[in-house]
Amino acid sequence: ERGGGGEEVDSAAAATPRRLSPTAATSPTQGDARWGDTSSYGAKKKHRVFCQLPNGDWALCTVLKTSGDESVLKVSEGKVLRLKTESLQPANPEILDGVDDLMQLSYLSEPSVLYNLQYRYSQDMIYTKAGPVLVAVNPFKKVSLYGTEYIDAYRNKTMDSPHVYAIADAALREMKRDEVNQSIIISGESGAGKTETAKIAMQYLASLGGGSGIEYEILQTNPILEAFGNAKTLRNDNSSRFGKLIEIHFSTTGRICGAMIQTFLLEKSRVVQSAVGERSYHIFYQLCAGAPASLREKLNLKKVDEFKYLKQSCCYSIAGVDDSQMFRTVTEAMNIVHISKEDQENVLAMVSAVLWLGDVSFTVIDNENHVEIIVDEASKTVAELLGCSIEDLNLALSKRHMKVNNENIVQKLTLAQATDARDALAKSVYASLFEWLVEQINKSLSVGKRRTGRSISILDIYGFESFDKNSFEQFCINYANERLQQHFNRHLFKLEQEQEYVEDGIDWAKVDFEDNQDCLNLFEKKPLGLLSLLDEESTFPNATDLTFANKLKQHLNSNSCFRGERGKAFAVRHYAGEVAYDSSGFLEKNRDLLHMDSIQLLAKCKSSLPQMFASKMLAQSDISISVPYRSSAADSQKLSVAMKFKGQLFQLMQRLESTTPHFIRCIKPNNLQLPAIYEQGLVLQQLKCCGVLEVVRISRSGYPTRMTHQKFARRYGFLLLEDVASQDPLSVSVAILHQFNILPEMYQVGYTKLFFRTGQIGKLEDTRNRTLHGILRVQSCFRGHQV
Ligand code: AD9
Ligand code: MG
Repeated sequence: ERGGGGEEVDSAAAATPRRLSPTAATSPTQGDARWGDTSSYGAKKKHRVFCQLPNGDWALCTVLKTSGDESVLKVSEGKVLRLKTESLQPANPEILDGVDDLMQLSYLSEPSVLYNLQYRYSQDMIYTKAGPVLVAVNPFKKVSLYGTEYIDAYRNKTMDSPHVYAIADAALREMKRDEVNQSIIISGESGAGKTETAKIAMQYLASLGGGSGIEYEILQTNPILEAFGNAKTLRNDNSSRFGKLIEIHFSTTGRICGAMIQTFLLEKSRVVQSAVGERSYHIFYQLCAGAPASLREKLNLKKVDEFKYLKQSCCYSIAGVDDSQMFRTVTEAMNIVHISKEDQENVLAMVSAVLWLGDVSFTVIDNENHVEIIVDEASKTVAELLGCSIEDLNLALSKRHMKVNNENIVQKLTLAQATDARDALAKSVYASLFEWLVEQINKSLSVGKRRTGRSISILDIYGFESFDKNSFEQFCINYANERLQQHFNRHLFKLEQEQEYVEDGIDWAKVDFEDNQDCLNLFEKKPLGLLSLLDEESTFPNATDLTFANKLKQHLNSNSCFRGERGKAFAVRHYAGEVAYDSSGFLEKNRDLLHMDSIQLLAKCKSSLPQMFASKMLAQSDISISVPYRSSAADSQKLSVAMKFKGQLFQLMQRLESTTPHFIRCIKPNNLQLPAIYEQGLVLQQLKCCGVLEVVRISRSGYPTRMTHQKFARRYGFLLLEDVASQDPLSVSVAILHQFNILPEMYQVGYTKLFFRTGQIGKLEDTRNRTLHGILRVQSCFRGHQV
């Protein structure tokens, strides 16, 4: 009587079936008298298992009866299912419900991990350890887990449940103890909570390392960078459109004495174009809504829905956000990081200039579709704000100077070309402005930088992205994630230590993990890797996205991480899954050309910022400002976007290599940005992408902590109740292990070292610290009184 579909008994709760193995369910058992009133089974000893519902979710249920190869399960009150016994997954005993480290689970199946996180999430316990990694599930609401009381509790170690504070605390302690720089690496997909998590970590560090006042300045960089680098997207109302590393410097006494911020790959295209329902950068809306009357007049501001660049996405406000209030917050933050009033006004003038550029329009002057700019309020305002003449602006946007066969020629631009030139100018003015702001902030924060001190770096960088349509941005982002994943793997899975096990005579089953070196090679190999081929093609004037895609197929088709697709498409097999890229726009985005005419325009401007932007661009493109007009071939001497990004990434990895890393994986439980909704499928896919399941599996099977017999005996010997002064280190070590009831499966004794499972040494360390500080005795007296 087996049906193919499999339906839930409780049809009211039925969801559309998504993923269900044909053998997993039986026909409906609704109203089936054979099973009677399910509540009567409650009294029996519960045998808990996970079963997969027709919608693909796993549910915890109790086995009511097993007959043949089928089991009857109680899913919830009044809801019974009959399934193939082999499709069930064992569940952990109740006592393990909601454990704060996934390592403690006896069964480590996908459903038990999902269930454990969900169990905790439903009680606002959004943080869970996965061995050495902290998993943070976005609550999408205020949770009372932060603030002075909590900070003090983690500082004093009266609280030890998983938390960002605990991670930040460990980083601080290890920095001081080992005299090694630390890093907190936060990843996760858009809207998962990376930026909030980074801020929470900064808060803790500022609170513990504060005192000089600089910590307050450091915190105030957040509203500034968010105003200029964050935007509302369909995935996140406050989405960071750039990657960020903040290195916080500590003096030898452990006080914060400065900081340095590095940003990666700002999404420039958003300045001139954003999808329906999304917004451009917050600052545009904040300025229009919050500028006081005098500034309004000076910058000739209009309402947001009157600017073309902002109008196209039909989205002007964010629920629960007051842009004009935010404008005041950002202004105040700029004051605090010592950006002068004059500079602030210059910055905002650039913001307005970019908006007005979008309104600059052209008129066709001949029958070849050549254009000139229209002299109107838009062009006049742009010229005024940049400090140039309308003629200069017109020249830059409607003509192009080129050198052909050693002869200077002037090419008139068509409407489409002129519009592109205008948008390119807007994008690069904005990107330069962002870069300039970061520089100013760094100048202000570098006051107390001392060489002797140590640092903690916090990395908030876009996670792996795979959308329906993936472009150059995703290509770069996913490449970066591939590198970061390797760093994660290498650190946590420490393959090289296999050697150590063998040498020390340890019994160890090798655990394989997915190494992503092949995929990295696909990107980085010279001359036949994705990046090299992209660069090569970007230098050919006649190349198109299609010739690029064909070139990839020609050279890379035999690579197992690459798959050529039809037309301009190709796919890469990333560690987190295969992503299909559409190469449309790759070459242009990679070249990121601002024509010399536009750079010259900025150089000629009377305002200080455009001049500075121009000199920087000229320095980067390696062309001196005195040479009037070079051919467009000269423009392309500039480092391509992909190469610059690769350089930044290598530098970043180098910096991270020299630190002790702490990993935080942020998880987005639903796409609606709403509290209390936990979509299993979505969570599972993220757990897989960021290697959480893998890390738990591998951590459990290895012995990542190791210490020589001597060191172990020296460090913990004094905790022994009996006198062992005369004994050898190995005997002392064994005595310690026994006294503290370290379970045999949690350690191994090697010839020279002791090997421990993750987390074991932590308990001993705590006891040691407490004993050293005499807290242990005080606490036990105190408890005695309470009893
Ligand atoms: V993106 O890649 O920059 O698009 P993030 O940075 O991962 O993304 P973000 O930190 O901006 O996500 O978090 C998204 C939203 O989730 C925030 O605006 C908050 O509304 C919400 N959030 C995240 N973490 C917390 C938290 N710990 N407590 C409360 C949170 N709300
Ligand atoms: Mg962010």
